[in-house]
Amino acid sequence: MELTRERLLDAYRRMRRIRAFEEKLAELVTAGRLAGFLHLYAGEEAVAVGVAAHLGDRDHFASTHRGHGHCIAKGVEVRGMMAELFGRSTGTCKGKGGSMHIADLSKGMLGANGIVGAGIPLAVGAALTAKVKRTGGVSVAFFGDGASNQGQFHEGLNLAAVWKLPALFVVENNGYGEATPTEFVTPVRDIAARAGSYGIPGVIADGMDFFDVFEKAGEAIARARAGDGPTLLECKTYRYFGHYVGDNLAYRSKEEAERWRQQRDALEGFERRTAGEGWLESGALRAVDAEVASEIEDAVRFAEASPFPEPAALLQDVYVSYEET
Ligand SMILES: Cc1ncc(C[n+]2csc(CCOP(=O)(O)OP(=O)(O)O)c2C)c(N)n1
Ligand SMILES: [Mg+2]
Repeated sequence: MELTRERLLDAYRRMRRIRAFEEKLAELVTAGRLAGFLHLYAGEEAVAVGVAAHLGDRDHFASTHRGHGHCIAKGVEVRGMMAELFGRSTGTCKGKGGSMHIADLSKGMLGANGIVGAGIPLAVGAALTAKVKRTGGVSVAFFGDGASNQGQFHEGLNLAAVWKLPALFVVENNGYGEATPTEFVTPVRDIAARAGSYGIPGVIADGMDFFDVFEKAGEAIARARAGDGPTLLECKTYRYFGHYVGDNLAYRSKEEAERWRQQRDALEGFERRTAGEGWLESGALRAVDAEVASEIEDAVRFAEASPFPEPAALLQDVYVSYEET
């Protein structure tokens, strides 16, 4: 797919929207205006957006506990997401899901997921549906390095490989699972190497570089759409905040985090590249920054002004209602 000016601006807008959304959440929680256990995606923007840039609403994402970035990349509205986080009836899931259960099937977002690794079988199921119904859709599972040690990872890759499903497995290797360094629990340096066990390609991308993720995800998605089966794409990345907002970060050094921010930041790298190539001028990017900042402020105002769900709504929109039991 050609990266036109319009597509580049769209990618930048999605990355900036994720960054601004996450920074606003950190501020709101710290100020005591928002409660809950929030896992922020800031730092990893290039992964979700580099993949999403190839996809449309017929394609699916299955996400993780660190899911806001995947939702925004897939086009879920930030007003609804913010209201969801505030537990309001105007939220994406009417205020009953919260941070770890944001789903929007109209955008192909199967949901964030509080169970580590559980997005993988959901994405495999969606890929099987796409194959059987010949929708032409591709299904993407995002998950962490920690999740790649879960059973669902191995079962999901195996099934998708033998059935040649139109799936893409994106492992976001951010160097930690909670406070545990990846090398402490994972014997291979590159998780992509595990693809060999399932006879599928294993590819490594720089998860801080939109263009690298875009290119490698594009090849994998083209393979999947052509009926040639799944790919495991490992994106090496870093989360700027802790495991959750409030994490004391005692297990990693400030210098390490600073190094990633200063030398590898996805948004700055994107700007350097697009300016260097003469693709986008900084004025256009600053205009996006300003638009996104007011969009996020608007989302907070909208959320705080929205009502909580009525108690009667408690039994609505659940799979098995009280009356049916
Ligand atoms: C099945 C399961 N086990 C444990 C947990 C607790 N837990 C939540 S996040 C997490 C670490 C996940 O690490 P990783 O997959 O690398 O994702 P990251 O947080 O780094 O994005 C753990 C152990 C859980 N939610 N689900
Ligand atoms: Mg991790």
